Amino acid sequence: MKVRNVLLVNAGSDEGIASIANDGTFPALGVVSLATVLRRDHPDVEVIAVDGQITPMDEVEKLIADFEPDVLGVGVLATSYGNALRLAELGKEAGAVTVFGNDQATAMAEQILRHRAAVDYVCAADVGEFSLSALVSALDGERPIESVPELLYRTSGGIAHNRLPEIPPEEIKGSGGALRTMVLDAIPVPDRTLMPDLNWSRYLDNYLNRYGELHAGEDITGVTTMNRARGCARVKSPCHFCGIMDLSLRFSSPEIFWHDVRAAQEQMSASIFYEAFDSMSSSPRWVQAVVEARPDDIGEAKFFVYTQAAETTPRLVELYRRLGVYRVNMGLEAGDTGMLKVLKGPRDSLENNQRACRLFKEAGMLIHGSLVLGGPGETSQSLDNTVRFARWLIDNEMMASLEAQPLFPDFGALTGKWLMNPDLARQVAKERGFEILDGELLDLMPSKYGSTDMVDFDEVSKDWSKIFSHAPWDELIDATHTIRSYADRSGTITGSGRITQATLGSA
Ligand code: B12
Ligand code: SF4
Repeated sequence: MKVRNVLLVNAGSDEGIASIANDGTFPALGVVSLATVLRRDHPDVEVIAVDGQITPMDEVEKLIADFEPDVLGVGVLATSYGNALRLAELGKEAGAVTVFGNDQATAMAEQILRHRAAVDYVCAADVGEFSLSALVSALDGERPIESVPELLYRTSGGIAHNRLPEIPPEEIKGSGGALRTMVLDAIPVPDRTLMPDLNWSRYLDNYLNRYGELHAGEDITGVTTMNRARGCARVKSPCHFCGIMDLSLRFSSPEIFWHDVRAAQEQMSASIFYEAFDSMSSSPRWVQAVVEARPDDIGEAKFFVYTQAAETTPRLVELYRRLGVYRVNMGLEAGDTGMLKVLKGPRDSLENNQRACRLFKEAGMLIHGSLVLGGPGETSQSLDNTVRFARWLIDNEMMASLEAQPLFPDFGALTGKWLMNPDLARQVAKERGFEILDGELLDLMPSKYGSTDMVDFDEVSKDWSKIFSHAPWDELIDATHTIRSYADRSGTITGSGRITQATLGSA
């Protein structure tokens, strides 16, 4: 076949999923970046990228019917799997080759291909641009399918997985040394015009409706996501609930960082930038290099960045100020030192959380925080400490937004790995001093969740809490409500991830 047109859709959350504080306010950049590389490598191919999170499903369905894509690529998260499958089926009806990508597709690739005939391929790459472009070349008959990096597909001999470097070595400029760390320069600056204007204006409207009050007197003209660094210093010993696929530290050069900013300013008047670097505090050296390379004529650009309490120092806060950071995303996780040490590691404590929050408050930077309830060994007492910490944060007017939710053991995270491997769970429990409270249920987990592609995440979280948390599920939900209603009453934006509204109840 010769591929003429490609439709890329970030699937929107399935019906009934609770909303996080930032849902719909920042763009799904993945599909835009994929579209950019496709346009560069295949200039004759028409490409459209849309975000189903802010585009009603019937509009996306109509687009598939009208555009009749030769290839339909869908970005799939845990909470959008139902919609993603519906899109794949419609794509098939319209004659498209279908390919899934993004975190959930990667984590569940084999199960998806085993159960869903409507899905032809799954791309398991963290950096998916080169894989998708290679897939289009393969469909055009220009290269063997076996050469497409990180692609999974059915063959007569079972499911194949092409374990090849996701960024082809020839795309990486320079050789070895410091230049290797600039590996993300291989990803071109996204052409944000490949996403419809209506998507961009919806993000801006949603952002201003939710966060406009933070910007009294400012002219907010556009919001965008950008991603010029990935990874986290905890790569070898990640937080137990962290489901990010690849935590190795990778960067773009400071020059490309600012090219990206300038392009977004020019293309859609961006003035707010959500840099999705998983942990900006992990590399103050890179932040300093970016600050030093800031072009004099770049104008005002405000950044929202991920930071860790344990890595937050006065020097880092000063670098953030010089960069233009106005808000930080800090996974505070708990207000109990014991739980923080279990969930994150020895450097984390309530004191450290409070210290970091004070530093940001003094610097006039607001915080987006989230709290994870029901970690291993959680008790009513530790839960109370977390609720008290939430009140402290709000009373001290530190928060732009505060989320709370029961722990979801992402299957890519350590917590999910323990759930799916009872022997490992028992070994870790012994080493780290927490109890397995329901061994029989634990032993059922691999057969209950191991082969299905349809994971009921409310059920998984409940099972997790029965096995690992002394505080029962109802108490976790009560604590979620207490935190969220306290936030609501004080005008702090709140939300909960990875849970349905029905299970959460009205918070
Ligand atoms: C920015 C961000 C957001 C933004 C933007 C939304 C979005 N969809 O991108 C906001 C704040 C709105 C958001 C919302 C949510 N998010 Co969010 N978010 C992120 C974050 C921090 C960065 C994503 C990003 O922009 N990366 C940069 C771009 C360039 O890369 P990318 O999106 O990963 O895409 C690349 C690859 O995944 C792949 N790829 C992606 N799609 C496709 C499709 C095809 C066809 C192919 C071939 C490849 C491919 O190639 C892309 C280019 O390299 C990630 C954490 C992380 N580090 O990934 C979490 C993350 C993706 N979010 C997550 C979650 C849970 C959510 C919510 C579901 C929360 C909720 N309501 O419960 C919603 C989902 C809304 C939705 N359906 O889009 C989880 C997903 C876990 C999972 N297994 O599903 C993550 C991984 C964080 C985490 N560890 O918990 N999020
Ligand atoms: S949750 Fe954040 S701090 Fe923890 S390992 Fe993941 S990226 Fe790093």
